[in-house]
Amino acid sequence: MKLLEELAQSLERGDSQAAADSTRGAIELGLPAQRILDDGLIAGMAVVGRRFKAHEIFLPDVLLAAKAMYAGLALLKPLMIEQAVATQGKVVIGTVQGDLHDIGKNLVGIMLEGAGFEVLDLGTDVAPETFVDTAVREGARIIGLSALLTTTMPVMRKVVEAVEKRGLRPEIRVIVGGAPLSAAYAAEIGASAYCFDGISAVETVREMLGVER
Ligand code: B1M
Repeated sequence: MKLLEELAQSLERGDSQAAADSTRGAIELGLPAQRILDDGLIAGMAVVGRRFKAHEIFLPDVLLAAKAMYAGLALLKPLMIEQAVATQGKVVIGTVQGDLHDIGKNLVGIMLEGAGFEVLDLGTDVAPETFVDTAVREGARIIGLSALLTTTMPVMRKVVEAVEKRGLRPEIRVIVGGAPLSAAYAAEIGASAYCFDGISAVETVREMLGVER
């Protein structure tokens, strides 16, 4: 449908106004929230993610696309709640204690949200127990940790240990990402997976929750 194609393209261009206008238009036409989400916002963000991975576009473009996605989502959210659109599952994310870097974590959150997951973003400087308490309370099976400082990376191990201590493994898995991390470090601290970027976080979460797309 042309309107939803335009919505997807507005994300690719990072045009928040157009994204809001197209989303509003689709809602006024009476299209179901799930369809607007899947064929408009998610479709657009998927293209953005692929182009970012291929280095065809850069960080500012992704941030603009993210802003445009939020402009559409803000209008769609009340409808989604009303129509009880099924989410693919919940993921708790946050930047670990002592670390205030949140740009990468926010991007990962947007990608996950764009892929249909419910994201519970705890923000930055988050204590290990807060991650675990939230996952238990909300019934989330995945905790996603971000760290940008070599000094805060060890906090990730504490989250893994807190999950283990409470006997929540393997039901709750911990995935980790951030510029100073590596797959080797993730394995060393006992994390379930290392994700290089938002796309790989989406792929990992889909695989872990058995979601096909
Ligand atoms: Co800071 N900083 N910073 N900083 N900062 C770095 C990280 C640093 C490498 C710069 C440098 O020295 N070259 C360095 C760390 C060195 C080290 O640890 N060895 C550093 C430092 C030292 C500091 C301070 C200590 C500086 C000071 O005060 N003396 C201080 C620390 C504050 C704190 O956290 N307690 C500090 C502060 C800041 C600002 C506040 C100014 C700002 C952050 C603003 C914000 O986030 N709101 C800032 C910034 C912007 C940076 C750099 C320049 C850029 C980080 C960024 O946003 N990258 C950074 C240098 C760099 O990384 N090149 C630097 C873009 C972002 C999209 O990428 O976050 O890597 P990234 O996320 C990627 C992937 O890593 C991955 O996906 C994302 C998308 O592709 N990913 C995940 C991230 N989290 C993931 C989670 C996942 C999966 C994938 O699953 C759950």
